[in-house]
Amino acid sequence: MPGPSPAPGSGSPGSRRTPFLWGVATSAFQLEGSPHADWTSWDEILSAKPTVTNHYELYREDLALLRNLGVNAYRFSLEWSRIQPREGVWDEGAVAHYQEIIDILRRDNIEPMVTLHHFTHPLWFIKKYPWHEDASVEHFFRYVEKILPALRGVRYWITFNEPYVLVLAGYFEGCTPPALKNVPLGVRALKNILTAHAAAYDIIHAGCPDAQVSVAHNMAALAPWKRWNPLDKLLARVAKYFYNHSLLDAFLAGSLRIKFPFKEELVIPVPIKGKLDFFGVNYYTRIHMRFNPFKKMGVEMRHLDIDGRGLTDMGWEIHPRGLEKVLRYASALDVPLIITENGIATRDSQKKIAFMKEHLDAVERCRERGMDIRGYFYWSLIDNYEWLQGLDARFGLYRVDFDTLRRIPTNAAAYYSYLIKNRKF
Ligand code: IFM
Repeated sequence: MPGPSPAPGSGSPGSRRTPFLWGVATSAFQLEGSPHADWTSWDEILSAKPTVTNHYELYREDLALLRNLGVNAYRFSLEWSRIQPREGVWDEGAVAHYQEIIDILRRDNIEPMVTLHHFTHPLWFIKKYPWHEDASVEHFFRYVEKILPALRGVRYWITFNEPYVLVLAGYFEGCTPPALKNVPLGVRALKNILTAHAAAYDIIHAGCPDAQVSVAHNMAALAPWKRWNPLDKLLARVAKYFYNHSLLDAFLAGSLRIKFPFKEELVIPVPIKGKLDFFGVNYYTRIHMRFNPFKKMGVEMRHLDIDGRGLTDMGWEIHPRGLEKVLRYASALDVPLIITENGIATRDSQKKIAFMKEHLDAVERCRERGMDIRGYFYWSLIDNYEWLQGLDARFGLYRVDFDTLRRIPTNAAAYYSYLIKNRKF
């Protein structure tokens, strides 16, 4: 099978000599939508249809923004539902489109990091083979098998973006497809998703032995609402283990340990031991856990503005120290770490600048302590569709005027360029 070709002019991807990856991250659906995605057509739960930035047509213009910023890396995703709109039907035009993006990035000396799965699915897949069905793994496998030999020039791969968020939203909250509030099915779905990661890892490495493959794991600082309350403390401890650590342990031990308070621990074998070349960390915020018997499973989650930095437009606490914590947890894996997402929803550029600065200060402190951190990707390049909040969450370094679709640089874009040039990592 023809494999991804190496990047021109750089050392081996895992080597210390690889320059620090200064990037921005996006996902296909959030920028370009898709007529064939579950998120577009799942009428049962999603009333508001996403409006997006028309990136599928304007991609050349958007890739030019990367050059303006001066980043040397770009994380983006493939929209599976465009590539395989119906079961057994492949759209070669969609594959060629993504290849053109990769070629432009390579021409501009920007390292592509490609996410194979970023929350959305073809509608046929989620209706017939949702993740709790074992057949899901084989269908994902076929998609990866199709895409791998077709795309040239990619070394960094993310198989799944935020597998835990995918499962919690789809099977616990039930607010995204397949909209099942069913915890046991969610556990099966998680097992299948991790099995699919392992399959994708093997396919990628068969074609390109020095590929760098990971998931992007959403990690959060988790604390008790009231430090003196033993139930809040227990909940925070359980949440911290499940949300942050259980995936790390599964990569180390090859089994997933799931423990609900007052229930027996589940130990589920998953074939992912060691199937990781670096580890992608998505970090945004701290969450306070409160035991509340009137909430589902007694869990209430809140954001408190404890440090006085204010909350983001999505009501999230700004807590840069949390990034240090989660990087410390992730360093137990003993592979290089890359911050695959970190960003803030705000219309206030000064707040965005302070957020970036303080989080990069945290990265610097971690590197000084010897942690092997190889990259930072700001979320996101341009404003885009935020899953449950729509277009109000302004994460972009470039503001998008959704009436005209104009991209307008914010001061945070200039600041990020300045950091890239001047901050020596
Ligand atoms: O927009 C999302 C992204 O798709 C996954 N990580 C978190 C971001 C902000 O909510």
